[in-house]
Amino acid sequence: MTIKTINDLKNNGFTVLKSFISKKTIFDLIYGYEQNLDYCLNKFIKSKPLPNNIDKKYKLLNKLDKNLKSRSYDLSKFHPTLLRLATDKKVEKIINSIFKETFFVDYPQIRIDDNKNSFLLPMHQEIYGQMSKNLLTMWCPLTNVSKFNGTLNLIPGSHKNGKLKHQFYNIKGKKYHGIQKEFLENKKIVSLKLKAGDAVLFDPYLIHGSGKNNSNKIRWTFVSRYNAISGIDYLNRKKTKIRIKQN
Ligand SMILES: O=C(O)CCC(=O)C(=O)O
Ligand SMILES: [Fe+2]
Repeated sequence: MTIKTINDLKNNGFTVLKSFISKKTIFDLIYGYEQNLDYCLNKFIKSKPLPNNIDKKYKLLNKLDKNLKSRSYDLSKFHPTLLRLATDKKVEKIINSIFKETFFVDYPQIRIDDNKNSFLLPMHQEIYGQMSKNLLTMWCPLTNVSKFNGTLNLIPGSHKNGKLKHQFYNIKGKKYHGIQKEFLENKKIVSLKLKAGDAVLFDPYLIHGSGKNNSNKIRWTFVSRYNAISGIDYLNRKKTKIRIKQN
C-alpha cells in the first residue's frame, strides 16, 4: 500500500486510500457537529422538536441566524473528534511513512457544501498559507461524493510544474486565492468519485478546487494538513513568517 501511495503521489500528485476512515469515526464527527447545531438551535426552538437530521438542522440554523451558524462553524474545528481524526494513529503512521521526519498538524476542519455553493474554492495549490513546502493535505469525504453532488476537482500530474502564480478572485463577495486562469487552459479536470470514508492525500503543488454541489444533500468533508519540518522556512530564515505568503 505504501509503495502505491508513494508512486501515486509522485506521478499523479495525489493518492486515494479506500475505506480509510471508519464508520464510527464518521459518525462521531457528524454527531459532534450535530450537538453544536442543537445547542444553537435550542436558543430559538424551545417547544417543538428539532429537525431529524443534521442537514435540516444546518439549513434551519442558517435560516434563523446566519451569524450564529457562522460562529458555530468557527468553533467546529476545535471539536475533539476533529483533533482526534487529524492525529489518529493510522493517519500518523501513513504520514510518517511518506515524510520519514517530524511533522506538524495544522488546520483540521470540516467543510459544509450545500447547493447554495457559497464556499467553493477556485482551482488553487495548497502551498500558499501553509507552513511547510513539504506538505500533505488529507481530504476525506464524510458523505459519498461525485461530480453531481460536489467533490474535489483536480488536475492529475499538475504538481510537476511546481509553484504557480496565483491571484485573488472575488466570488460571491468573498476573496479567494486561486491559480491564474492561463494555467487551466486545455487542462483536463478530474472530479473524484468517492465513498464516505475514503481519503485523498495530495501534493502541495497539485492544482485542485471545489466542485459544485447540485444535489439537495450537504457534502460533508474533513480536511487536515501535515507539514514536514525540513520544508519549514520559519526555522531557517529569520525574517520569514510562519506561513507561506499568499501572493
Ligand atoms: O473540498 C473542497 O471543496 C476543496 C477543499 C480544499 O481545497 C481546501 O480546503 O484547501
Ligand atoms: Fe485546497
